[in-house]
Amino acid sequence: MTSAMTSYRALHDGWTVSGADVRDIPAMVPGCVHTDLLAAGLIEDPYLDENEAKVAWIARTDWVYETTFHADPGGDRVDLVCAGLDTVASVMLNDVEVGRTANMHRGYRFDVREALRSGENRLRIRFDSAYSYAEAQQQRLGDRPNAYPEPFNFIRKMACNFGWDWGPTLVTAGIWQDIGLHTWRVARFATVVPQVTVEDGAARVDVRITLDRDVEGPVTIAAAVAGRETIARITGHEAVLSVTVTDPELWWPIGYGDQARYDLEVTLTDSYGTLDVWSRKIGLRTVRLDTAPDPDGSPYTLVVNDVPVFVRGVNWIPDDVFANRVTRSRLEQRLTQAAEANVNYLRVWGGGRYESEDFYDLADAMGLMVGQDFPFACAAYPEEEPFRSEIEAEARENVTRLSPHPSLVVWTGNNENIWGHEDWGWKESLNGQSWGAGYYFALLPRVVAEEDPGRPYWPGSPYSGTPELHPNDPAHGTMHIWDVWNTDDYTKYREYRPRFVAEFGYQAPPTWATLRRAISDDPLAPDSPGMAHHQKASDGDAKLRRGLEHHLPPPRDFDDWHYLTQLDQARALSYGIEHFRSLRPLCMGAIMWQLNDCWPVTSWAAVDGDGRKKPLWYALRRSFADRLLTIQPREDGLALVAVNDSREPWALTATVSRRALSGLALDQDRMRATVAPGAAVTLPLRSGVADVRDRTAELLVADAGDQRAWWFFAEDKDIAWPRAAYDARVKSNGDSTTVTVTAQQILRDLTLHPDRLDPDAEIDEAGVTLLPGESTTFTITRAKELDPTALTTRPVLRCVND
Ligand code: BMA
Repeated sequence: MTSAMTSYRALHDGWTVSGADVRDIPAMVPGCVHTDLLAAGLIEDPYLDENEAKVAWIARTDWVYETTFHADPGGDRVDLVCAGLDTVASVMLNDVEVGRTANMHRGYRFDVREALRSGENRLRIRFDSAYSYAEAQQQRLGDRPNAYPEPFNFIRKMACNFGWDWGPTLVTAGIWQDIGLHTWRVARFATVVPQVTVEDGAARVDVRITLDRDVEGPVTIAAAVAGRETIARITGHEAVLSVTVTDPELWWPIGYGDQARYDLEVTLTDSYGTLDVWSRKIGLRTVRLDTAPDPDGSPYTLVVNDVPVFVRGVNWIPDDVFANRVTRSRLEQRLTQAAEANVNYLRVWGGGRYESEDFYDLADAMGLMVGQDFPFACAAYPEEEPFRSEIEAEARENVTRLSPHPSLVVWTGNNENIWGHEDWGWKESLNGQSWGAGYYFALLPRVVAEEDPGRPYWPGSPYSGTPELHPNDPAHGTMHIWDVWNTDDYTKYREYRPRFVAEFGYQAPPTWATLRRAISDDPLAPDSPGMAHHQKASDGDAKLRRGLEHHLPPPRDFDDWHYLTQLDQARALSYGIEHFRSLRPLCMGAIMWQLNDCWPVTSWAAVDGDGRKKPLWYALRRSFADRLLTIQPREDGLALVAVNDSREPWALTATVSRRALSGLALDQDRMRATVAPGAAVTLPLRSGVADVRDRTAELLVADAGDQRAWWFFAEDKDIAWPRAAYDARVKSNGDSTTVTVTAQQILRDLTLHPDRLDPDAEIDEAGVTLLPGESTTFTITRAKELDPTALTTRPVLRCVND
């Protein structure tokens, strides 16, 4: 018989927090001071209207968290384990300081045997203002360039907590991760890293182990996978145990196969019994980056189990400013929204955090690949102490923590710092000071090579593969495309022939229900106070206006503005994605900016801060579908491009017709092709079909099975639209309501916004264009009884020509 000689006890209860003139209010652990103050009714919700500004004092205050607990220590080792403290803290047990911390991205373990008492114990954690610490470091080391006027590069705390061009400045403090007492004896697992290689039909799992010991002496380690076990008896602190799985079921990304996972269990024993147990689900798969130079430059192609994968990605930001609100079920909902939009990849952006176990476990289970940035973004980061040591410690901890997850396919050094150093005038203002190069080019790749050698590392997003090249060179590695949003227009996407786009995006306001929950302006206008406060991008409103002016009829009122800006966002992303996918295999990835939001805001997100899908989400689902039919301009005219990202060949017969806006066919062509899995086929259009007579009154439509592509020869604002005319039928079927719309005239980008009538209402489709005579049925779920007239008229039912 073996008995467990290790035990863990969470310390989540009885906490209070005090600071400024706030005394001993109940505190949630894990949690943060903002949500505690909110729960105590001491502040207004900072997500609503302009409340954010009223709570700025919280970040300038020192906070003390306190609890008491009962203990009955024996002779065993007892550690206080803090999985995450935010951020600059001193930890006192019974008035003895047991540790100090200054990095939210790592965990701490303090041996508390000396301070722990039998009976009642008092645990006190004092958090210094993050600003006081960061500003002191900034003064001491000298300021460094930063895209934002906040000192986040002088503290190891998630950058976007200090505000971003989509996020509020709400600088948190608190016990943001689990905290508890770990009692153990002799030895425990400090790190366990399973490293998988697959060769000749067999998978080998090398389990690399380091031990933390209280007592030296022989111990036995056993590692078991799929009924195979390897045992080693060791006296030191390190071991590697290899287990071979013959005929393994591989883990595949979504769309490429199953997400097979195996239980890996590692146990540590001595002659008295079990000392520690570590178990995880792992996946057997290989991953590499193909970056070998070719005649077009150098690619950035992700290869999983020897299959090149086109990355249909979204950028991921923290799903809430307050991390404690990001529950597993919320992550599950958000990742499901990604998968249902035909996304296969999430890039965890470097202004946030190393994502959680729940996040990665869900990604493993769903087959969503993940690229994890190290948390550095848009600023020069000092390499002086204490930062260098903190960063090495956090990197080692997180690389080992996340290494078991098959979904994690690449580590990336930072977000835009190499680019910033090159192009944003940093070199001059740095004057020879460090800026982070030592992290991205030396420290981090060394940590990954040492701790997680099976996984690729890329120095930055964007990065071109070598320091000699401009980091944002389209022909090499990864690039970000931001001129489209900042200065140009989305039609500029087609001027790029990128190998891999790791960021590109376009803004729009959140859904109506979200906007209305958060902003009470009356009347609402793009620049009314609440709207302006929930638009953090520099010149955001003007940029949205510029986008509309290029493409769409001028908005007559706020309802028009809301519908049209959302439509413009959806169009911009479809335009970019379809272009990038049509370039396959030259281009092998498109990661749109950004899937989610962290509060209600006008932003680049597809899913807004309340979790509602913007029209962009539906556009992503279409543009990221396995089978994509798109009409693209090529050197000698228009072409139909069919992209097949499925595992089956696609035999298609397409009918392409040029039509008047009345629907009348003016010319027609039929084309056939078979598109192999993982290929794109370009079919030039015969001149009769493509030769337009009146650009403002004709269009192309291509149909192949259930795939359809449109081509308009002019911008919507210049098209001679007939006035929208349709029949609409509303049917209530208990749980859902359907709205069937039959077009009497062409209806361009028909979109239903039932959340205007009931915030809970969800819709299954958006942005449908119908020719006269055609119909579509929208299905609304989760809603209460909705008024049929409201449901079938403006501003709930919209199209461009209404
Ligand atoms: C890039 C991102 C983010 C930012 C986005 C939109 O810079 O990496 O920092 O939010 O563009 O401006």
